[in-house]
Amino acid sequence: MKIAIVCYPTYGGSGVVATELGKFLALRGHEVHFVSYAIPSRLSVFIDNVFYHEVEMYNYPLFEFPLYSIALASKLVEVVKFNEIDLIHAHYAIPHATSAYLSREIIKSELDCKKNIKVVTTLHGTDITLVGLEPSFLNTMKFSIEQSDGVTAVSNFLKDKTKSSYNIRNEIEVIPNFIDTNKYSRSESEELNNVKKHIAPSEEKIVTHTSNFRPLKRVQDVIKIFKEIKKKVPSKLMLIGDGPERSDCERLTRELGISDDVKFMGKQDSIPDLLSISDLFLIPSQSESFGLSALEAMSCSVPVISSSIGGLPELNLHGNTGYIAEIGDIDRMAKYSIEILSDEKKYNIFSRNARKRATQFDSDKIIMQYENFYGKVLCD
Ligand code: GMT
Repeated sequence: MKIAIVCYPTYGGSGVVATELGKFLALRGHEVHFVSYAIPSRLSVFIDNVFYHEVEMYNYPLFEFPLYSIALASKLVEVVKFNEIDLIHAHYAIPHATSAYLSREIIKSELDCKKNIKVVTTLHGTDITLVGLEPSFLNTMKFSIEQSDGVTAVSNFLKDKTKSSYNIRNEIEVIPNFIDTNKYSRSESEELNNVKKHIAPSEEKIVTHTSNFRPLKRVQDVIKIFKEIKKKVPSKLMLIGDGPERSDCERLTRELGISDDVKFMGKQDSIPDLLSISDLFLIPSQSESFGLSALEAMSCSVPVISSSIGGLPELNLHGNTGYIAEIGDIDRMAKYSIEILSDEKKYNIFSRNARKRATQFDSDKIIMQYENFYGKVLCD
């Protein structure tokens, strides 16, 4: 197949899923064309069968706001026509599903058009649960999702939420996030041992959180949970990533008098390595349609303490791969963390279960689900 993938190029989960999906599809012989405003962060090396098309933005003094949706639609028309694309896959509905719909209609309207181009939209999270619900987007979102030839959501939670909040009539297929379990597996090396010694010099446990430090990730809860853990279990907190809440989080660690025990690592590329030296992963989010970062941790055999929100309970099995608690229930999350970290036998069982659960989301399995879904949409 020849597939155009539209996504956000930055560090966010939807961009990661879209880029990894495209790379795997290319390895399986499909031709993949990424269309975005910048090169996706995970496309840094040359890969056969993968192409990148940048959306050029035109500015005119009359336009107070950049007209990205229109520029993207025009770029898609060009990419589809000149590369004989079969299917456009839009990741994150706003505005990608709308631009994809517009481009399909433009192509259809052309007199010499013989091609029946299809649009698949994958819903990822806040495109449905937050941004799409804004009155300025709601009607267009509902219309664009309903006009897609195929719609997927990354969890049952997100599917149900889309159906109920937008009264969507079409079928929504649940295709969860996936993980390369070979790349994300617990590894040991002298180099990693040195990193571990640097972070936890007295062989303390390492509690980890990775995110883009947006308010909905509740990183301040992570810090407060850690403060409680530290009272009972010698430990260090490793915070990976960066974003708007980072300064406030650094201030909080100073106020709580634990700044020496918290390492702010900033953005990191070697996530599997850092997860390999981690003992516990915290994800107390306020909203999470799937929780790709928790899956990454689980694939590296790290048990997870999460909130009970969104798609997290579909991934993190309570009392099996970790524990779940209500949003903001810092005491309970700390209690669960202490329980896992101080019982070696229990820890080993949870760690094995986490890895086993992650293998159910292995990329080989999930990429095939996408391929089958494309096949179904193209046949309709
Ligand atoms: O929805 C967002 O806030 C952005 C999106 C992203 O681009 O990071 O994240 C969502 O998509 C990920 C990949 O499917 C999921 O793993 C995240 O749970 C989801 N985030 C939220 O629902 C907050």
